[in-house]
Amino acid sequence: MPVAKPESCDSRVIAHIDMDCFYVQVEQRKQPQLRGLPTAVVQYNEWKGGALIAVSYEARKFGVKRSMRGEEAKEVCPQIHLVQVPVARGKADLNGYRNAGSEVMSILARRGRCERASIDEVYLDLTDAAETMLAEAPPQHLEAIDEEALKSHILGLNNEDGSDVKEIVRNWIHRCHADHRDKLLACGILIVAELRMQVLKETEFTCSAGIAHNKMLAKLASGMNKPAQQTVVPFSSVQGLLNSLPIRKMKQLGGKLGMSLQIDMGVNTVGDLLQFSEEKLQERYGLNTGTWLWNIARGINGEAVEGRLLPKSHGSGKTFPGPRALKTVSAVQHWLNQLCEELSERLCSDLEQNKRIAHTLTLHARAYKSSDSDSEKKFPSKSCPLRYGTAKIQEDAFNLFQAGLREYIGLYGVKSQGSHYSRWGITSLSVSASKIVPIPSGTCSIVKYFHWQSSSHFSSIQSAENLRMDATHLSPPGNESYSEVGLPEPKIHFPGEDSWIEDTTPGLGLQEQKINVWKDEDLSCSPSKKKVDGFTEDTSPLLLSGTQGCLEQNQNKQQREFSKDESRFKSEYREQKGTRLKNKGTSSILKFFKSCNPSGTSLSQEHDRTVQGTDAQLTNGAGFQSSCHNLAELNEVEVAKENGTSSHSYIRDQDEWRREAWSYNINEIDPSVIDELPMEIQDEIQAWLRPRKRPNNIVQRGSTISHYFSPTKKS
Ligand code: DCP
Repeated sequence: MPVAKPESCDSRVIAHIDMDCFYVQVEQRKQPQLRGLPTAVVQYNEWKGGALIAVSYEARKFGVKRSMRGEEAKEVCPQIHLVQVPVARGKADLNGYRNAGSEVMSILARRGRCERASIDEVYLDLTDAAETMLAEAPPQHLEAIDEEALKSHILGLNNEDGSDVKEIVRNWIHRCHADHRDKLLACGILIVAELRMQVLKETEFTCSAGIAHNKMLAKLASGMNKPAQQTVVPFSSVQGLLNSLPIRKMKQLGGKLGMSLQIDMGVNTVGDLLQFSEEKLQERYGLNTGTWLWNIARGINGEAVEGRLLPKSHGSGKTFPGPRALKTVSAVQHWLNQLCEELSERLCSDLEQNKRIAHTLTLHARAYKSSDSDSEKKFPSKSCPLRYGTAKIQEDAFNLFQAGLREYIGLYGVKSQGSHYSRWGITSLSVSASKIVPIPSGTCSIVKYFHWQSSSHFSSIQSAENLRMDATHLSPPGNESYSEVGLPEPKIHFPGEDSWIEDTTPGLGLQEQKINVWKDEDLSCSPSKKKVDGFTEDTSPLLLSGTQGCLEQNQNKQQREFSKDESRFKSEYREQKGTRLKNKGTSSILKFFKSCNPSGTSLSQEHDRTVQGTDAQLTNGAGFQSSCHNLAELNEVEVAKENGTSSHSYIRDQDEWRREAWSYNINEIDPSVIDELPMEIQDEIQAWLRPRKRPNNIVQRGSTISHYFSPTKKS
């Protein structure tokens, strides 16, 4: 549930920067000959040419959409270049994209507090920079204004009479009688334009930006004019923007809450919320959410830009849809080993570069059981304290999996009637490392840390008990991700592991991704401050005071273990370091400018196609929940819809929303990747994943997600 944050004054300058067709740009930088050409990045799986995950703007003009597979994209745009995501350990390797995102972020962070919101999105608080500019070099006195700034879109400024848009923008920036807020935004326009040019110069990537007085409005604005453009929301235009904004487009309203607002309250646009008093909204949705809703209807959002450049957690996941579901424990162990190896590599890298350690290991899985009335039961997520070293992470993750499986299939349900075994399949697996905190400086070397890790406290003999105890401590109430670990003791044998379940979902392609997860966690807290869980209490004294205490116990035994661990760690670490990707842009900027004209002149056509596509995709997306079609079927539906008669005029008055929706089969969504994706995609996916309370009502009333992208449909 959204929580109302303290209201802030409206004189902040917040920018939301969003990279344009990000993965495509990263691939085009690697292969400059692809610049300016219709290009798409496809997933690792090659079924039907692989699922498209990023589409260049040139390809979008031909009607290529992210929901398509390669083959379909080739049909609508035969000259399209399909680039496969890099692959490592049999799965997509997103490190290159993450690193590219970090390059951009480090440039943006030069001018203000910077929060990395997803793999390609950043919030910037430019208030101080704008105030300084206003005091030292106010825009109204500037003679020359950068071209990029003059290309800004200022919401509410009208140029219908054909007047020179740049001149209008110049006048707006130059106004000396503007109120303080607009003057600050004028500074924001100049700063962001400069930053975007700097990003282009140093990384060769274009990005789009929204500039407003708060995060919510900046985020809304950044997607309005893409690619390579910036949009400003002056205070006076806020209400106009919100009045016609479909409620489900608002961050955090893509799921159940948005659905309830539509169905129960008849709220279709954010502006519709204005008719309700704060008390009424609180009565219906609780104090916090009620106030939050009341605020967003008025464009009020006090959320601060957190100074966070590093991920809050790391994760690695893979999905195994349809016939690829894992049906044996050994198959699961094989993949868990791959995922843990990757996770370990990223943890080592974080440790090396940022001197941070993660404290919690979590395993998530999705599974199904055949011939079982309880087949909807969720596979429980399990957590335990994280021990560094690939082998340890693999061992712990496997234990967590066994604990989860045991709970999932039921302790005595392994063998059901007679010789028939309960059959199961794992359709998605992921491991993540969270509770990442900095190592207090000067108090703990990496070697000491690993020395401690090899102490008897975490010996494998005791690990089961420790995992159980610590996971209990670590479990915040009501958070299923940290559910208690009931480890199998002794290990259970899974007689069903050789059984094979017929493919009930034929033809599904494999989707896979791995992630940096960005979650709400306070990175500023050091281990010594975190006394809430037993695990951290144990670690703090060691981290703070070196190797005293526990290390003195069982010294001989530990010393032997330590030597082994240390050398294993060092060699793993050397190996991982050696293979780490280093991306450096080398192509000439001039060349880039020549080949790619980001002015967006022919975007309106493309917009129409995108909007139409969005509707179709979202309809499909909404259908996943109950019907679980495969992608082929869904694509057919989509094509049929596109050839159909529905006309679309979705909020053209508010300029283009060219965000494409994700069309996924529910089994193909890897839970570990969701948090790293842009918020609107997260919202959509979460909405599909959550069980709907009243699916019948929704269908009857025409209130599927697509409905809100197609105002012409009758409700
Ligand atoms: N991505 C992904 N899986 C998804 C959605 C996105 O792997 N379901 C990746 C590919 C994108 C990147 O994340 O390049 C950023 O996603 P965006 O939604 O920001 O889309 P793009 O940057 O590709 O395009 P746009 O210019 O529309 O923002």
